[in-house]
Amino acid sequence: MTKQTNLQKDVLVLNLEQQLEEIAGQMFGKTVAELSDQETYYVILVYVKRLMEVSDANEGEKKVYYISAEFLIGKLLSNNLINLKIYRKLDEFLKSKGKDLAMIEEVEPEPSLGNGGLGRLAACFLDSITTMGFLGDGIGLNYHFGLFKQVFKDRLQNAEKNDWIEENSWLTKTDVTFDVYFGDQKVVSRLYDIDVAGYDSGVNKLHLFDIETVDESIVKDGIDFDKEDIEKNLTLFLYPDDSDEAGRLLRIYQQYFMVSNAAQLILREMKEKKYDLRKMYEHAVIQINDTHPTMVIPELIRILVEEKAFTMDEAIEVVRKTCAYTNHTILAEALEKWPLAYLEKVVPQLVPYIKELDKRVAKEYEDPKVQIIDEDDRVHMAHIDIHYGFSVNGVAAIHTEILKDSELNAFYKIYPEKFNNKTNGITFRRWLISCNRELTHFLADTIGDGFKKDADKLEKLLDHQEDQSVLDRLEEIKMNRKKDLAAYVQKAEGITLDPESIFDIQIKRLHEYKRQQMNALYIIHKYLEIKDGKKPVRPLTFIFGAKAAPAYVIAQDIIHLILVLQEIINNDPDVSPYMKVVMVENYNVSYAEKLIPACDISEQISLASKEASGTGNMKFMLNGAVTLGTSDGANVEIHELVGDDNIYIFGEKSEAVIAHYEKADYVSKDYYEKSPVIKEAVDFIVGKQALAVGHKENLERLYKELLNKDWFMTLLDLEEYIAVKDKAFADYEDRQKWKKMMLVNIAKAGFFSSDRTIAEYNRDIWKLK
Ligand code: B1H
Repeated sequence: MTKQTNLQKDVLVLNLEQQLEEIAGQMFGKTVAELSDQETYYVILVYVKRLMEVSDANEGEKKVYYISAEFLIGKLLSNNLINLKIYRKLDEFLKSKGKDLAMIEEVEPEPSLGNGGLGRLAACFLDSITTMGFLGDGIGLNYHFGLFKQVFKDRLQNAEKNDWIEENSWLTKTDVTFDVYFGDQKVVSRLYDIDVAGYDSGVNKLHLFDIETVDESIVKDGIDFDKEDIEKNLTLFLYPDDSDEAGRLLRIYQQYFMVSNAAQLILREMKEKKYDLRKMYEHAVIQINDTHPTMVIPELIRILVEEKAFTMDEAIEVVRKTCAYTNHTILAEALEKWPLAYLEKVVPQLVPYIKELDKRVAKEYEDPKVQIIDEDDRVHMAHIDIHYGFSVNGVAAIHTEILKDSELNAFYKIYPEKFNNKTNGITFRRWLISCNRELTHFLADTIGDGFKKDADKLEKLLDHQEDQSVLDRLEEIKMNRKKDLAAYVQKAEGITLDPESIFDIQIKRLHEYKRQQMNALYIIHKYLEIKDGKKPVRPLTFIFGAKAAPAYVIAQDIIHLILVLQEIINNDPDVSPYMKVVMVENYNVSYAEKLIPACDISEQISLASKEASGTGNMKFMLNGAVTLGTSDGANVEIHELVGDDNIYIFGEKSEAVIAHYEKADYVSKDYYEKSPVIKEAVDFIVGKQALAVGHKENLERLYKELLNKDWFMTLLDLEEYIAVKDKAFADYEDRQKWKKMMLVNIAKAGFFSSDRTIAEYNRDIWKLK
């Protein structure tokens, strides 16, 4: 059977040209040469789906189910071609027909089924799980609209709906459906699958559940819609605005819908394979990605008790041995605590089980910090995971230490054996091979292509530190990516960038803890310096990309400030030859794939202790950018790997920051008043020039926030940030030194391959063969 399907695949690859011509004929009545780029994309899509259909599925006696509310998969065409090892062959065929694969990749819509790092991590993990030959599927929701499309109007962010599902898409409709009950209300789900092809390996599946009654027409202007009508809106949007009660309830509906389907799917697979449910944990491990899928625990217990004749003790025991939890943040607002009343309204059938789980904890432990239901009748989802799962992991070394020492210390004291670290990783198939083909080819020519399967082999590059031709090529490739980006930005944003300037890039969700506002204050400072006649040796280009949650007011204000600076600076003839600012519109995975390879300086400037890991930092490093960052998240591990000479680290350490919070002794106004440089930059926000371009309301609100609250301590590190950033810009002029820094960063990036991360998950948590 296995041999036969492989043969089938080989034949399809061998007959690629004939296959494509055939599909083109059937779909459009044209030859490939006659197709538009759009049509060509659909033809290739059909062909690649066929190829994956006949590819060997990964096999094993035990399977990991990675349940996640987000899978930020991005465009899939290029990655699938690479993983199926047909990129080059297809590229050559298309060239012979006068077509450019890069242009065809552009027409693919991006599925933005995630907010940021957490969702992108889930997508990288599926790639690595599959590539490494493990049996493992993702389970999530088939949102019809992904994360909103960002449009700038009047220097403010507007949110528009972001559809991605076309008649021909990577989704395959299956005949799997389940009944899902919200109390007495029954809805029927439908499973859609996306095949996940590993690199030079088999396939797994991403299972996305949907309901057929969804009604896209209920979306009014922007992203507003009737939040009450579950049958019509359940899978309409990724994380609808939860600033009101209806939004929060909808989120619980989505979460329960996801886990009820997951539980039914898993139990169905157990049954199909005739596995003994009492030993479910020998065949299934469920990785709970943050707390969003937590209800899978009480739901499985409920089903085992009510339908499979387990006692409560037995059900709890089996489920505990099956479920593992990943924590991605210590930010209080992201740690889910649902009012019991909400759960009673949405999933009354789960409430007795949650109460039982709570009762058992209360009986054993007095500490109020570890209770599941608190005094205000709120259910702490993470506490369910920790008590009733067998593993708790953080996502970078420092993050896991903070969980153990402070955030979850009360739990760590009870269950030290459950805690473990799994430093995040990224798939090099997307973040090197696909997004930087020239660098990939150059690396393969220089050190052999072993790094494609074993990322640690990148270290071989260290042997070439004194090899001038290698250093020069790295510089040249970087310049080529900067030119590509400049051309794209010209088209997309109408802004002209100088590839000879230094590209300093901060791209990530907009959040005060990530401190885009600190970067903006640096830019103001630089602007004022240039106005004063102090010109930089080389022009500077500051690039931002960020979406702000629609309900997050200060984050919108920060975007506004950056867009105001963009306007003022780029149009000031005294200054624009020396610096430019651009905030790209609708930053997403596809944009990241263009920005990251073109970056010289990677901005990773979160307030220490707040960024659990970060994964953009790894992508930049891999593409030869040098990090300018705080000792936070995975920056700490990057620092250890590349050494002091190949990174720019600044700012207060996490212990000091945590101490500021504990003592409540950070007063931003003190920093403002002590430092003329800080004062001048902050005052600019509400100065004449800014107000002439921007909105008083937004700018004043931000100004006041910085002076009177500044919860994420922007001003704490500003002076040091300015000094270290200036040093980095100066060092850039020592081209020889800089090229070596680039080389060391690339060479040391192997550790951040998600293949390594997945190997560790498997070694310590999943234990698949
Ligand atoms: C991360 C989230 C997150 N941590 C709640 N937490 C969300 C929490 O919509 N929600 O409700 C959405 C996302 N995302 C990120 O995870 C961390 O901030 C990064 O530091 C980390 O690299 C990433 C992956 O572990």
